[in-house]
Amino acid sequence: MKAPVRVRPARAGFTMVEVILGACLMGSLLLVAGLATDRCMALFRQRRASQAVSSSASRLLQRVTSELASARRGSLQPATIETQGSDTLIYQKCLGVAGGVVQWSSVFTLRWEREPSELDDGQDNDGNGLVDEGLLALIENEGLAGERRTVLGHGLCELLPGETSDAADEDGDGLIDERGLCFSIEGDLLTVRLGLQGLGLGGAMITKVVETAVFVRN
Ligand SMILES: [Ca+2]
Ligand SMILES: [Ca+2]
Ligand SMILES: [Ca+2]
Repeated sequence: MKAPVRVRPARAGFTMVEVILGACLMGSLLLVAGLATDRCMALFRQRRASQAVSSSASRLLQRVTSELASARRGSLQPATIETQGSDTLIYQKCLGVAGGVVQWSSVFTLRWEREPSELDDGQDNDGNGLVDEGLLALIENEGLAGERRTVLGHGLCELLPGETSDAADEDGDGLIDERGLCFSIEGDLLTVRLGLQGLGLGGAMITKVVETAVFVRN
């Protein structure tokens, strides 16, 4: 008599090796996904930091140009704006006409000044990540009774990119050792350059330079 054939039951589930391999594969996939997410977040944060510096630079430049929109051409000083550029601009503004006579404002000054908490020593003395940085000051009636001083912005570069303090025009733009705020004029066209710094990911320096020109009509 023929012995009955035993049918082996179909295998159900996974072996231990398969489970371990599956777990390893899943772990690897999660690790790659996590790294990719971290990378995306890092790029996003860097871009956001860069845009923040750009926006601040543009707003500051806009503030300066609105200040100069009614500046009097004949009042502009110092003379070096005509030649090598200047980190200072002295001017008067047109206030309108009264009795057929043009009315002029008191004397204003826009100037790059070193942050009071910084020294000119190549070090970050105030620990904000920026080295030898400056601020943008707006001063009315400087040196006179009733002098009024306003700080329009912080974080200005000591010098615009491409320049070092050596009394030479290293970047070949006709201006010498231009600071993070630089005024120059050609005819009646007053050019304002502004360099602003901030910190990006891991404390990496972000520098944005913005520039515009104002037609000085008065
Ligand atoms: Ca600093
Ligand atoms: Ca310093
Ligand atoms: Ca230059």
